Amino acid sequence: MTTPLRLAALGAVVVAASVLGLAAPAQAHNYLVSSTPEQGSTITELPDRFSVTTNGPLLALDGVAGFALEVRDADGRYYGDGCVTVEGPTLSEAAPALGAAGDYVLLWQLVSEDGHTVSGEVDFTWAPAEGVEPAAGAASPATCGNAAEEPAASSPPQEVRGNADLGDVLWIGGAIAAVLAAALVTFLVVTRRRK
Ligand SMILES: [Cu+2]
Repeated sequence: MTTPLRLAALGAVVVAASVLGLAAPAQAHNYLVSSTPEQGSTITELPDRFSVTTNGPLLALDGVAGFALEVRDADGRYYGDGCVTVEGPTLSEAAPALGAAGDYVLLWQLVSEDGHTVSGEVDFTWAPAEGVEPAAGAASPATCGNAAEEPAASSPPQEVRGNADLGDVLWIGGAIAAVLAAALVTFLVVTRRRK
């Protein structure tokens, strides 16, 4: 008599388990083995390139899509042209001129050998010699080939982002409504069969 209910419950468990299984991280992600600058280091002059090197080859099938390096200072300003190179296990960019002395972070994102995207950050301190002219930086990270743009005073990108958030809310609301409707139908079918 309770077979339909049990089947429904079993189905729900199987679906939940497969979703969790897909979401669980695989073991084969590349991990960082070294970087320039090194984590926690203080640099007094710029190296030729900033880079991160992982334990294995990187997966650059489609050019450098999915790969990024961004350099950000403590005030949230970005440095560099966004143009990166992938070579074996190493992701790099020409070292950008940095701003005032202080704490910086090198944000990296790369595609593991297993096709998964991994990201992280390297903290370092910039302590240039006196007389080094600080670069201005930009309010947002540059995309290679396009200089980062300063947001206009009226800041239209904020409004675009607001619309996107509203769209997400509507989409999630719609998904929840669909799940509830499916549950109601299942409940009606099950109770009808039991009578
Ligand atoms: Cu993986």
